[in-house]
Amino acid sequence: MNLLKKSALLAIVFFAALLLALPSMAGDIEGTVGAPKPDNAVVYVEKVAGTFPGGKAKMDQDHKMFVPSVLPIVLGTSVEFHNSDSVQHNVFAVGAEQFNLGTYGTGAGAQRTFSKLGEVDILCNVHPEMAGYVLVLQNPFFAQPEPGGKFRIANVPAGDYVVMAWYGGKTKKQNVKVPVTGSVSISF
Ligand SMILES: [Cu+2]
Repeated sequence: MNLLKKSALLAIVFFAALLLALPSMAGDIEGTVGAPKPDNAVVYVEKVAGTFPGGKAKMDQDHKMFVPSVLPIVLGTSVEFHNSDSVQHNVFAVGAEQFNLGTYGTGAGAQRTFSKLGEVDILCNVHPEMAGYVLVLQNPFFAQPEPGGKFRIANVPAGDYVVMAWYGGKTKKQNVKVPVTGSVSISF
């Protein structure tokens, strides 16, 4: 390797290290949700600048329950519904989106891509007692609290936001200023 190539390489390494060392200008939103079953809540930032790609998620039907019963996803996410029981299940939805994925047996399922923001109630017309929720969100800055109620949404770009706490079909909101570093604390 000649001297020119060596210095070019050194320069690249130097600038890469500089980029990594730059502050991320992002903070955490942490706090607690006070509710009988806080792990069934979802705390999320209502809107963050930019667009965020959807991914893949899964909701099982197991022991005549939707598992997980609360599924927060980013807009555009494809959710696989799957029947792990020995009886037939159906999936139909009301709310931000209405659809019916039909009825299917053990080991089978259906897929649905969610393209509207909001709450979608997931139901089964074979078992009226079954109920689940898909919460379609604009961005991935959300958290599901621990059973004790604590939550943390990490690395939110610094700025002013509306933070929502969803629980059992109802939402509460708070205005939050996320610092450039460290965290801001809120409770619902
Ligand atoms: Cu069912």
